[in-house]
Amino acid sequence: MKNFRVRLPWVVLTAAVLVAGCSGGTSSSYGNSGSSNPAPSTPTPSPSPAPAPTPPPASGQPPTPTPSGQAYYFSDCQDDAHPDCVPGNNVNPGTDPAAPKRDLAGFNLNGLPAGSQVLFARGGTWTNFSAFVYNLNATASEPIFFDSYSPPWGGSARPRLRAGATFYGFQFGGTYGNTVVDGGYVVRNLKLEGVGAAGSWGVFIGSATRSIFIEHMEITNFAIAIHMQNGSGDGNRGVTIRHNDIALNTSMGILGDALDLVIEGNTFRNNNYVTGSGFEHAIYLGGHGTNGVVRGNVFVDNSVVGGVCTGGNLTVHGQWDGLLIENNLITQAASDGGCYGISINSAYDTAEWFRNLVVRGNTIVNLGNCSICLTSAPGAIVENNVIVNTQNRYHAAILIPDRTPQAGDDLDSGAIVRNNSIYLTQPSAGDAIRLTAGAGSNLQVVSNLIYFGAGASSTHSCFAHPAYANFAAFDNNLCHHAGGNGRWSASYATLANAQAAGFDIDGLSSDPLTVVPSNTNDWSMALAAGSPAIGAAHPTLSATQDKLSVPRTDPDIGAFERQ
Ligand SMILES: [Ca+2]
Ligand SMILES: [Ca+2]
Ligand SMILES: [Ca+2]
Repeated sequence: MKNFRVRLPWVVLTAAVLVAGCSGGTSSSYGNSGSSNPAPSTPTPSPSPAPAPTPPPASGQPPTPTPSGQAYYFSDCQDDAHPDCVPGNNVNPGTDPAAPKRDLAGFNLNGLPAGSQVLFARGGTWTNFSAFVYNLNATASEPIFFDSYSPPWGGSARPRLRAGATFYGFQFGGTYGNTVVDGGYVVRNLKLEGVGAAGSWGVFIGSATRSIFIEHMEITNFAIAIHMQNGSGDGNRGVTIRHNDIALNTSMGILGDALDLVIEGNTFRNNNYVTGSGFEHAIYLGGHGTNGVVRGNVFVDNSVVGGVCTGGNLTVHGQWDGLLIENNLITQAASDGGCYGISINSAYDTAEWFRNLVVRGNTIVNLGNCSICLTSAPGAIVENNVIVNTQNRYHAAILIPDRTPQAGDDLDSGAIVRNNSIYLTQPSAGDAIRLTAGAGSNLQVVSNLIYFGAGASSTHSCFAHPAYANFAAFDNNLCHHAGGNGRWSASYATLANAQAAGFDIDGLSSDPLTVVPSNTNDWSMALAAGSPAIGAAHPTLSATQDKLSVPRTDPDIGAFERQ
């Protein structure tokens, strides 16, 4: 009954997740009153904020250690293994690829010396696979490796490890609540496949576990592909998850937390496809973490049921300090309100914050209520993102705050929203950049490019904003309505009205002449020759590089610097 005992905490965690309220937030009822503009007030002199350079990456990309120890070979030929598959025999020592062992039965994984390699034959298939890995010999520089090898009979496909009745494929680091530091571990080049069981996990990382690399895996048909528990005290540190294909897991792709977490270059496809629950997401970071990176991942059709996304994509709650979310691509064909893009919001009863947060260079297409939705993220930098929405629905491309913080949660202030390019063809309502009173003070909104299509209804605005005094800078934005309707902001009908109140003195309202973003041009909103946005961005407060990492000279409005 060991497994049953281990599973209980997951029930507790799930309960915590379910009260989190991930899918709260902006209703779809927002609209402009259409009332007359307030009388222009004397503009408050804008302070001169110091330029905030684009921060360097929050974390390096740790190299994967090189194998140094004894290799053990395994070959099994269940189910749909390669037709020429030759099974091994567990009486073999397993140190010769020509005479492998068959499976892990009787093999003492946790007695292996540091640096040992456990290698599975390409083209082979195992059933009822599970590996409990808690090896106190392993070190960060000499981890235990789980990898593939090319067998003499010619198999080439990733070794297929089909999980059985146990709830995990790999469990690293001890059982739930373990406090003994162990690791490192490397698991790569394998196909890890569940049987669709509720509560099943492809990889579980218990607490106090270090230096874990999960690379070039395919992880599919579990409830959760990768589940981490940072725990209290000495948590998980150094978890690198990169270049994996995480698809068709019934609940989530990644759930949990770690210190020094890197999630990079993965593809998340069609996870949370059974219920599309608003509490389940392709990536759900909860708990607490420092120095996290979510970079260059592709999210396709997650949380979709019946062709419509109803749940989350990349969601963060809890306490995070130093989180960099950059160059990710999130696309949906169609979304309802509960389908969030990058949602970083307080949502628990406990104190929450998202400090030193950077959200940059992401591309987000056809999400629901909001594409980038932040709460309790003081000083957040949101730059060089491209947000496209062609749906006829309410949408806020960038929303701060998304909800009202609760007791103990950080209050928002000091956000920098700059050089984003936003393309909304037919919203029924909404604002491209929506900052409400809860966004606080000392805000910067500069050099953003906003294009509303001719099909937009009249109840949309480029901005919603608190009083001008709340801004350290609000200037050099471009707000264009191709259909001639809509408003500059909820407060001011036109750019001229806004300028009379001090906003966007160097702003523009003419056609930015961008490329029309589509999936065939990687959702580019590059500037065409003659664009009024060229050289019209804020000279000192713009992002220092553009979305493609081109240094800005005589900065251009939007995410793309004209070459
Ligand atoms: Ca541990
Ligand atoms: Ca809270
Ligand atoms: Ca330029």
